[in-house]
Amino acid sequence: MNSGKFLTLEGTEGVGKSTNLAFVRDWLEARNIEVIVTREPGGTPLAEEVRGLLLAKREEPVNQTAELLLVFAARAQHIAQVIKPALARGAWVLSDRFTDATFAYQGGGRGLDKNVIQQLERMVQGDLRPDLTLILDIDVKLGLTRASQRGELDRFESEALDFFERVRAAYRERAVANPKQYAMVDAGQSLEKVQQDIDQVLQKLI
Ligand code: Z5A
Repeated sequence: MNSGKFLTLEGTEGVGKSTNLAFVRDWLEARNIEVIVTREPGGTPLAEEVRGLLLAKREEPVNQTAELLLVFAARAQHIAQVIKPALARGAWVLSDRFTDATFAYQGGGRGLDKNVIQQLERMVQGDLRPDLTLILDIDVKLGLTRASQRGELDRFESEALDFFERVRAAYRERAVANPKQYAMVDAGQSLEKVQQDIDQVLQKLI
């Protein structure tokens, strides 16, 4: 029986996902919860190869439908190899991004049809949805400033400001539409305050 919980962390560039993923993992482990930390695109050897294909900057323009299908191909593998087996044995799964990123980046950012994304979501995931999605929300310019301190930009990070504004708007729209699944945290605050807010959200979940 599926008794584990599925948590995902989302947000635009430089929002602090990596930093806060470790905080959530430690928070759960301190309560003796077995947690599998993973990420998308990626999470298995095959899906990590697809991640490399998706993030690489290349001369050839990447067709948006090809990008969408690659994202879901990696996800299908990730679900089958990592997420479902972990949940089935009662572990919690904490993923750095999942399908909300597809609605935000491919739907909001690229402007692809959300109905098509929903169809792929049903095909690849069946009824698998996160129990909780933490959306770290930040002013896009502030996030990009933080992210730029990390060095060379990948294919997504090289997009223009308005792309990330659309991505952010899509995340916010999803959070507002379904407050049961989503918790939005103001990631523009100090790290201490961000983590206090995350702590509050996790207390409610437990
Ligand atoms: N993508 C997609 O298009 N479709 C999909 O379906 C999926 C993904 C699943 C890779 O994601 C790309 O894949 C992504 C979308 C696309 N686009 N991009 N880019 P990724 O998650 O691997 O890449 P990322 O968004 O760049 O995340 P990241 O590398 O994990 O960084 P981050 O989570 O945004 O932030 P961070 O590294 O934790 O923090 C950034 C800096 O800010 C760092 O120096 C921190 O110390 C600092 N920081 C963090 N929090 C604070 C606070 N509160 N105050 C001050 N400073 C802070």
